[in-house]
Amino acid sequence: MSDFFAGIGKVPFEGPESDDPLAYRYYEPARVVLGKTMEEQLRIAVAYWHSFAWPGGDPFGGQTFERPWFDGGMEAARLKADVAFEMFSILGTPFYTFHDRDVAPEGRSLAESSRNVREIADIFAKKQEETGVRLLWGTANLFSNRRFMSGAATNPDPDVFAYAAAQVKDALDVTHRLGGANYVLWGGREGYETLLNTDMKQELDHAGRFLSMVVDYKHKIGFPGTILIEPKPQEPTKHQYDYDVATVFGFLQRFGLEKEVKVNIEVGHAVLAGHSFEHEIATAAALGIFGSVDANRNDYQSGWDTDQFPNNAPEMALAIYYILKAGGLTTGGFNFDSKIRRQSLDPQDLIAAHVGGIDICAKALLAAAAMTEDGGLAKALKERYAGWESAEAQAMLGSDLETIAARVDREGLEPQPRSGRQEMLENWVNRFV
Ligand code: XLS
Ligand code: NI
Ligand code: NI
Repeated sequence: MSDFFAGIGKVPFEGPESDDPLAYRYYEPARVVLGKTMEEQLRIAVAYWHSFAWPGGDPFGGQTFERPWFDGGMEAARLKADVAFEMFSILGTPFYTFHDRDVAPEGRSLAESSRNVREIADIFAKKQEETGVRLLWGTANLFSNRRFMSGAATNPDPDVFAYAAAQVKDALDVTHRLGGANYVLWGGREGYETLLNTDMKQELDHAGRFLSMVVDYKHKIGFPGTILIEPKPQEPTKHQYDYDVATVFGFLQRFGLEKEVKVNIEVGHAVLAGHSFEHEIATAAALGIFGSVDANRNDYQSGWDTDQFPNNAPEMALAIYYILKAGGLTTGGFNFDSKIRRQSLDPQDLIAAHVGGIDICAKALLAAAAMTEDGGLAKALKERYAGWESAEAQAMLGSDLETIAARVDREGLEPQPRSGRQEMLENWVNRFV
């Protein structure tokens, strides 16, 4: 046991009336909601990078957090692993996620870096065994080191492509070994700053080949998890290739990978792309590529990916409603890709942030489940499309323009507009959130 969280015990469930900032008011892991426990419905994960690796910097200032593992060696990495699993136990969260470079220091060569990661993975394997905590997904950091400044798979230098491929191979190996439920690729610098120095067609072709190789390797090693792409429209590059869910789907289809790869949808990235979170979820569900989510929120004014903890139950309820409608999570989960503000210095802040964010998800799940059970929204939707249930309407879909035109003429069709009832539906939602 480290003493980092000294004085902080396991977070209890105390119910909505509790005023203890370090107690759950809604998250009751064993409570059954729509046939599954809350824990199974939400599959909550803590993100290693924000909670344990991020130093609290912003564009105008550096580190604000003082953590005893920040000196960066392997000894520090072991301490960091201890503290991380202590926090998972305090929170009672079932999953975690990491980048290779979050968990162990980068060495003088890729071989040394990967050895460092494997050494920490040995510790993770033991701690997973002891605590029952599981790996939701692993990923490779292909964006921090300066070698990746012009991209990884889309870098103009083939040696960088090679380095990235080798790094992903190692990260996938480690994820597989730790029983990861998914493997994520976020194209951190797969995009461009200016077209003047960019051959977009070539870069997109390379990205497609790269992803195909990842999928081939997954099958070769028998990794049973899901490969996920995490869309984001910009930041760090001006134009990211994985703009949003629809863009990623088109990309996957072009390379024949739409049955192999799904998406990890992040709230803040959806907002940056000019969408709502539920829009991205519903798009992925409609296209058959919904995988997992990164739970957080952006500041709505700043135009940045601020990765704040979720704090809006009504918004989250709609998102969860569409996740439930899509059949719920399978290999995916709610990964807290969220970080505390740089003035939130204390260990308690880290715990309170997660407690609050998890409670928002739990409260939203209860609201979404009540909406689902009530069935009013589904009924209104069915009625709106009821005309399509007739045999005649269905037959039209297999018909052709000339036959349809002849029918319109014969029957003198004169469609009458009907109300979309938006305000009534919004009011209906507000009964549950
Ligand atoms: C950054 C991304 C990143 C991915 C994992 O904006 O959200 O944190 O989730 O590489
Ligand atoms: Ni993310
Ligand atoms: Ni993000």
